[in-house]
Amino acid sequence: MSDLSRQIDALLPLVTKPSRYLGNEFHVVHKTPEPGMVQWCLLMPEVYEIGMSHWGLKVLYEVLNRRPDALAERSYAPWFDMEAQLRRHQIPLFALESRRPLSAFDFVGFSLQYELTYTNLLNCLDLAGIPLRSEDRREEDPLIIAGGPCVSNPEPLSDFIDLFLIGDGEEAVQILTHAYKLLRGRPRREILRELCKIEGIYVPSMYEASYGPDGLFAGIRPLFPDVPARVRRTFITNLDDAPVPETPVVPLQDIVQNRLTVEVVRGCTQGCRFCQAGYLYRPIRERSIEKLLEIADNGIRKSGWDEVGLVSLSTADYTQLEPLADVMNARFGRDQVAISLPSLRADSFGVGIADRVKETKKTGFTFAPEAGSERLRLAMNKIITDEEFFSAARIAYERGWKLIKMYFMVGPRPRPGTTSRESCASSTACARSDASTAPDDRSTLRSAPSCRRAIPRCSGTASSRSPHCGRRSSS
Ligand code: B12
Ligand code: SF4
Repeated sequence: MSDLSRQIDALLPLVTKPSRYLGNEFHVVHKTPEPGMVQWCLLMPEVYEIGMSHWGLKVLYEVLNRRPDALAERSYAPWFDMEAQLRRHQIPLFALESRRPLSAFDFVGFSLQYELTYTNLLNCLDLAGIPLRSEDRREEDPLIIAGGPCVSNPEPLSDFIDLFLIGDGEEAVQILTHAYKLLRGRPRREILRELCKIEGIYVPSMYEASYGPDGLFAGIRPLFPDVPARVRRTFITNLDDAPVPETPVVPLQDIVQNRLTVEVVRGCTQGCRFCQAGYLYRPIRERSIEKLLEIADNGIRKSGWDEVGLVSLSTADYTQLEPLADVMNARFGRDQVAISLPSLRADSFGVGIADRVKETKKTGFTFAPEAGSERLRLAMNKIITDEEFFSAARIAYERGWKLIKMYFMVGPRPRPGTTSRESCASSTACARSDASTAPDDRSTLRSAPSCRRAIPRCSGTASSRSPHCGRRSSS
């Protein structure tokens, strides 16, 4: 056992939930670093419970660990108490599997799912003793790479990240690993100059930004002739052929999505105007029923979970949802394994889906009407009528669900013509959905609204000019 590992052990009785930092979950991969291996530490700058619920990093963990010439470990943002202990004892942020500091890896890869985690990212670098700014990093420091939906607008973090991966990671991390193996030992800047030629890779230090007389960002241009002028988003074309976690890591404590998650579809065709994800995950790619059943069957057998979460941007739009629910029920019903659907579009939610999902445990329903008034929804291309919304709620309540969560959005500024009555419509929508559903049993019905502020996501960088930004968000 290393000194660092002993020091970490000594801290565990002093923090809440030491299980966040043990790194000995079921099916965790402990690979011995061999000379020449490309070593990745994958890091979600979020607390363990959130980070461990992310399907994307589980896939990359699997992809990299399958390779004999690579290894991948994990790290998450420590909770406040653990951070205080790490700082107090000057222990660097470490990877869970080997308890080596992040600085021991070739790549530290952050997944950026949400803009409010940016400060966590900086905090993690600071805790790891890695210089925050790319320009201050030394030859021996790891390459700091970021991926995930937020990097479609990389500029806000471009001073801190050495390279961004714009798009899907399954193939890109392998191309990067292979390229790095051949480049290792060369000066850092030369390595970055070579890596930026890989599709989907954006290396900010290879470009120069220019600003207009008003001080606003005007554009960027490559510093060298061999650096691509435009960065194209990379994406996999067939989800059935894409790798998935074969032996999912099963946590020793509760996490936010404490179930087997399976990605059903990547992309969404609905084109709601405010939705960045709806545009940047295009084109839509579906997994076949056979493949999904195979993943779920294998995952449930190996993990012991009693719930399969069908994850995607809009699972109710999966063209084979009803037949999929039928085969899943036939396969898992007798073992009391539930099927859960994440946030749904109310217009796609019908009796067929409700009946199929209720055959097993009654997992929750979440709808995302986003705006309380029909007029506002139409303005943002979220084409759900009030009637569809209330009918979806009614169907769910009639079939025995007692709680429906509803997501609403406010801001960043009201659309022209928005009335104060419309701004309040979300709360009345919930009240009306309660009242209009099962009048005989109102006391047991509950709708739980969740209201979040819309974050304007902008375009205008080398990467966002690439074809994935077919239409721009109006928010
Ligand atoms: C599971 C999930 C959760 C879980 C787990 C956390 C998480 N972020 O995964 C929970 C329930 C906790 C959650 C919470 C929230 N979520 Co959420 N969540 C999802 C969901 C359904 C799946 C994520 C996923 O695994 N996708 C599939 C993988 C394969 O895609 P991916 O993440 O893009 O990863 C690929 C590439 O981007 C790349 N990649 C990703 N990371 C990295 C890192 C490196 C180093 C590299 C090289 C590559 C790489 O490789 C991967 C494989 O191709 C997505 C919707 C969706 N289908 O994507 C929303 C989504 C990510 N969530 C979203 C939001 C808004 C939230 C919340 C803010 C909700 C709230 N109001 O509280 C919180 C924020 C929590 C947080 N800090 O991330 C938004 C993000 C919007 C955006 N940034 O544009 C999404 C896109 C949903 C949406 N419709 O808009 N979420
Ligand atoms: S809000 Fe939902 S349905 Fe609309 S484009 Fe985004 S993911 Fe698709």
